[in-house]
Amino acid sequence: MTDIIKNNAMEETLISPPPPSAPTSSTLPGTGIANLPNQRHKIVAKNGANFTIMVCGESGVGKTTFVNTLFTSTIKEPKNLTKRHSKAPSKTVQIQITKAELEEKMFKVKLTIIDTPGFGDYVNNRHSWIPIVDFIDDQHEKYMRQEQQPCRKGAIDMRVHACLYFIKPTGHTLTPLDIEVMKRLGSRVNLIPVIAKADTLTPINLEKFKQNIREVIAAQNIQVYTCPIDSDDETTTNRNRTIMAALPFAVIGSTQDVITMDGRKVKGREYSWGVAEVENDAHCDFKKLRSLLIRTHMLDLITTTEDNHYENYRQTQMETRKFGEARSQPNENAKFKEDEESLRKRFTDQVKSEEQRFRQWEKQLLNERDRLHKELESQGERIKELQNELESYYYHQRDKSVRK
Ligand SMILES: Nc1nc2c(ncn2[C@@H]2O[C@H](COP(=O)(O)OP(=O)(O)OP(=O)(O)O)[C@@H](O)[C@H]2O)c(=O)[nH]1
Ligand SMILES: [Mg+2]
Repeated sequence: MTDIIKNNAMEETLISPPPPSAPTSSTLPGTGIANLPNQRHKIVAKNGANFTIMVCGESGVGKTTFVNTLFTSTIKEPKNLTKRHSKAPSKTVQIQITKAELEEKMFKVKLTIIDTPGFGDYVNNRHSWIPIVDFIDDQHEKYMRQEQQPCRKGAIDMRVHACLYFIKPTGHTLTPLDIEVMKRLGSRVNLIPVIAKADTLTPINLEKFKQNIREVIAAQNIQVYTCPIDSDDETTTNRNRTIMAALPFAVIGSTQDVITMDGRKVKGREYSWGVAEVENDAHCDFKKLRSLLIRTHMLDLITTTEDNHYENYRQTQMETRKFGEARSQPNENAKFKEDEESLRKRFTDQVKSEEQRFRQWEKQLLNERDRLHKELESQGERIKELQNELESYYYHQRDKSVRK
């Protein structure tokens, strides 16, 4: 489903305002290279930007609800939101791409959000990450192929700039499946871990859960997105520090307007004891996450994707295959390799158990042979005894008849 949402009246949600205008080249003393930022601003403002966010994680953790919340809270007075956001989210069964065009102060951003089906519904979920990882690789591959064409104008760019991984709010720690998926995602995209349904954990449990997750991320060497902290002004440095300290971001998703105890109309989830508010920093980190994505670090996410993740992909592909050659499917290979491995294991296990059965049977046979041998021996002895008895009886009878 593709909705195009255009919003001209956005508040300050997007992109920082233009830099203070530098003097024009004609009024500049010197060569005029100080005018470069101005020229750059004009180019960026004219071209706009493409920004793609992806959400993934287990089934039912609230990915679709989050996407809808992000849209309804980011885009004011949307013209065309009824289609997607009015109905309650149902189970996502295929990758859904939603596009919106955001515009503020003549600056345009083409925002794409990719909602993925949740995994974890099957008894064996080991390979449920493959379609997601394949999708990310495919976007890099498509872009690389377009770059190799003689004409590169109008190239479609759907490379994922930020991948939000939703963690189930268990209160314990990351599951082995989380670790496996996060490892694979972290090496391909800017991975941002998110704790889903923060309203289901108490503040103390949430903090402990965050700490456990941070420890596992460090211990398992999972690559997650970290924004540059230090900046020229102190306020920005402090803001960056606060954002990073909140990682993994705990979010609450809801598109419903509810009335709080003190009479405010907010987006949130209503409970008998009160309201869990989406945009309240004391309740969750939704605002911090939205700010990171849309307001403060969009450009950093785009450039790190270009310079690190896409570059890595391009380099690996160029080193391992010839120009124009089709890409091998390493993820599929991984699946086949594991299938082969499990088949081999099953085969050896079966051979081992047959061998054991055979050995036991052999042992039983040997025991039986020994038993029969012994019986034969004792029977032989018995025969001998009987023969002796018979002989002595015979001699006795003969002696008797001779005497007569
Ligand atoms: N308590 C609470 N419930 C939530 C939150 N976000 C979503 N839900 C509920 O969780 C249920 C599943 O939400 P979805 O958004 O469909 O979950 P999903 O991750 O997209 O699920 P799949 O599409 O199956 O992968 C819905 O009933 C939502 O109302 C939240 O922040 N807190
Ligand atoms: Mg969904």
